[in-house]
Amino acid sequence: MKKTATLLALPLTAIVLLAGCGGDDSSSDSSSTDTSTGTTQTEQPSGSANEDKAAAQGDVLELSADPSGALAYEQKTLTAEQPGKVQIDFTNDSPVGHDVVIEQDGKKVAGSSVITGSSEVVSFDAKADDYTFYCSVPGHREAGMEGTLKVK
Ligand SMILES: [Cu+2]
Repeated sequence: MKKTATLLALPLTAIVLLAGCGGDDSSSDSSSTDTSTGTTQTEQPSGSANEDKAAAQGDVLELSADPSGALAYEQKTLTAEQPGKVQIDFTNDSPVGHDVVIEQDGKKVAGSSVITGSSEVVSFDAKADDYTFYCSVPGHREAGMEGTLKVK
């Protein structure tokens, strides 16, 4: 908890300092032996920036399996408004195991694990096309667990 607060509190000055002294590698060896301050902070700035971008352009679609345990999804059609990153929040609240596989022209492009009583996020890079989604647990697709994912 304390660590998180400290890291969040580190302002841009930390980045500026790191960037400013990045050139002289030779002088940094002697001070690193006894102190505990040498934590790695360099990964943070790029990580948060990338997350913001992904959230801004991606479509997030909800897909859920029938919570009573029937071999069915609650949605037959999913629609993404634009190509690019598409995220599917797949939820299975029933005790029967299900997954979701995304296919394009008969080829699998993405898929989740088989889950029960939980949810999983599946994302992939979509083109403007009609994809098929289905459950790969034996017998489930045949029983009706399939649908269409339209990407506009
Ligand atoms: Cu299933």
